[in-house]
Amino acid sequence: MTTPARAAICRGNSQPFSIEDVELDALRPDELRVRMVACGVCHTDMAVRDEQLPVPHPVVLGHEGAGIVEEVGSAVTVAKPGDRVVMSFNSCGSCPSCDIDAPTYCYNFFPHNWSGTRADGSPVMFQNGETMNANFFGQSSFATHAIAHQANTVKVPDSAAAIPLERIAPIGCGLMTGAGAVLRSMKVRKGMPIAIFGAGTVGMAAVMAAKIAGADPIIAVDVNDARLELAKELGATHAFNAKDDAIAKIKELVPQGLGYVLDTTGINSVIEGAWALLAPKGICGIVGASDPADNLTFNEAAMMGGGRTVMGILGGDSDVGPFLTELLDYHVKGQFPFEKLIGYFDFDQINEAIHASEDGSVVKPVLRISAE
Ligand code: CXF
Ligand code: ZN
Repeated sequence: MTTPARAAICRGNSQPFSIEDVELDALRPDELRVRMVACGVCHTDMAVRDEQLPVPHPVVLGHEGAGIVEEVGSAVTVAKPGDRVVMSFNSCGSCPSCDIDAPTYCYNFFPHNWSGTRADGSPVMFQNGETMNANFFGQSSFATHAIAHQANTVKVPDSAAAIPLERIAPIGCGLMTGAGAVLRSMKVRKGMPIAIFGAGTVGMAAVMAAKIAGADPIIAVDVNDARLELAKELGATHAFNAKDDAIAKIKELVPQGLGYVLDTTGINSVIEGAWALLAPKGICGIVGASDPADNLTFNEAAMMGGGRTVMGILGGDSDVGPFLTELLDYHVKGQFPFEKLIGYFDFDQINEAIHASEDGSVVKPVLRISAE
């Protein structure tokens, strides 16, 4: 039996999202149906809208959902009806990456997240009896209800019972990516200097995580002075405007070089400039989405001779359940105050929320979909 829902349909480049009636498929054993309370808006949603990623259209996007479980399949153990949950990306659970708890690098990432259907090709959503592309990141949370999976659903721990779901929603993507890049991928050491390029959701999460790790100094670089001010509030010890010779200022501040640089911009010249700031054994983490045609140039002798690393990072090497629970714990303790990034919009203002993300006026727009 199908379940009726309302979902924001994306029909491609430059067309506004439109909220329409759809039906969700009956649950498979490893699936949950979640009533959505809120969903964050991420740049990846826009990249798919603009056909920069190979997700079929029309499609229901949204991959930072949080809500209440309505029904679970027979094999679900992660949550039960009535539980508060947050969703992240999906993975197969049985490939060489999933075997080592590195599901962001799942060998079967595409069919589980971007194919528009379940990994076996069956549809999770219909409109007027026709298949609607959905199951985006194993959720499609720009909707009143979504089908999620055992692998991408996390029960909100009781210790976070007082934190509203509309705040928790975005934790499963950009926040996890920035924080994970620092804490899990690069494993930033206490007392070591770090520079973070780009002060969006990912960069701001990295700043907060660098403070948790005890990095020093923590240098934020961006072109937007308001964002740099916010980065300082969140833990940056220094903030430099990229238009104002930030590289020279970093060299002056840390002449021996940086232990870590993290690029969230995906801009070649920024990455190459950041790389050149590394001290021996330094790590240059790359998390920014770039033009697929781009190639980077690094000096081989500097890389080998200094034991320097260039590290590609996806999703902050998150293992989903344990890491999101750890981040919520930091939030409860006031060490991960990501609420300062959020601006709220009603579900039917989804196009305004996307606009606010694109014009930079809101770091992390979150849609309010239903009352908790
Ligand atoms: C994702 C990419 C795959 C792992 C989790 C985060 N980014 C989404 O915007
Ligand atoms: Zn995202």
